Amino acid sequence: MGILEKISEIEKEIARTQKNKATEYHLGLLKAKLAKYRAQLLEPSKSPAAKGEGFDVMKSGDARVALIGFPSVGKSTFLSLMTSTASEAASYEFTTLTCIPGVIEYKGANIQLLDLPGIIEGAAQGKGRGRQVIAVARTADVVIMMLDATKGEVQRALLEKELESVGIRLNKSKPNIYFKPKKGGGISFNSTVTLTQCSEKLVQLILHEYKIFNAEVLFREDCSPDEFIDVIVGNRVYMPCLYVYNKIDQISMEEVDRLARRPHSVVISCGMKLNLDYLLEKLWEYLALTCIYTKKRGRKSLASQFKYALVWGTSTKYSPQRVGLTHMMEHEDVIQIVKK
Ligand SMILES: Nc1nc2c(ncn2[C@@H]2O[C@H](COP(=O)(O)OP(=O)(O)OP(=O)(O)O)[C@@H](O)[C@H]2O)c(=O)[nH]1
Ligand SMILES: [Mg+2]
Repeated sequence: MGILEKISEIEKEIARTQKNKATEYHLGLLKAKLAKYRAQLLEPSKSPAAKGEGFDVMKSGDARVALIGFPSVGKSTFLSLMTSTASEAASYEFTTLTCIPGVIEYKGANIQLLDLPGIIEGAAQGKGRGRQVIAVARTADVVIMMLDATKGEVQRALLEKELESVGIRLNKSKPNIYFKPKKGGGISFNSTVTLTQCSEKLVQLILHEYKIFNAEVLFREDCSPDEFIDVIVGNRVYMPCLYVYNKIDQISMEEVDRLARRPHSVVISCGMKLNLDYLLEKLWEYLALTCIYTKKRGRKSLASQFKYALVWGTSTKYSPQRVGLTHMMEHEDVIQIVKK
């Protein structure tokens, strides 16, 4: 049996197993196996043909945003609207076949926006250019999942599943679990909170599946078995994601209203240029970039000569406040650096 069949067998078994106390160990093990096979699937292919096929686009600017979506949802139309780069848009599917970068200038920052080929179900397993697209998505600071408002729900669920299966976690933070493999001493298990989804036995079973017999595990949060597996496997990407429903000119006002209220969602129409400013504002928020202004023109080797700084703005208790190197600046603060 190939890896793909094994994966599909396990997925089916998980789907038909009812979740309850009696099946929790069984399910935990299945999930550990699934994560293992998926990791194998993602290992770089050794065949020479697979080499050099990635989209090599230089990172530039202050942040990178990747446009992910099914074909013909309007990704290229969006890039052409927001940046000075033109990316061919057309009514047929798979118009875009490679990665096309553009730049959005916003609040003094250069945001690199990447238009990518459309991806389809099975992308993670190598259908279409899925793998390459996903590889680029992993390098982004924020993913815009562009959806066709007329079929947004279905598209969203399918794409989430694809990204999920390659270890991309959308709008989630890293599970707060301390995990350290050891040379000996068995498995030491502790938690600082009451656990409702994992137990010591389940954690041991999962670790054994990964042939880990000595480790220190400390749950600082009530995590699920899936989250624990994520911590063991590592290599997960925790990515902010904006769900952008395009083509709202084609659906009713009620429907627009409903979609707009969903979490992490923005509704737009590239065709009618609706709500694009709001999308930019949201994108900025998700990028969480901090612009700071220097009072005098900056000089190199500043850090080594740094004595203290005066800061004006929202990050301080009073203005100006004298701060050290560890002070966290906030957006649009002004700083004056005093050298030794
Ligand atoms: N009605 C409507 N049509 C739109 C809108 N935005 C884009 N389109 C149309 O949708 C079609 C597909 O747009 P593209 O920008 O090529 O889509 P894409 O996502 O880049 O597609 P691929 O490159 O094939 O993955 C084009 O005919 C666009 O004119 C919109 O807001 N409303
Ligand atoms: Mg396109």
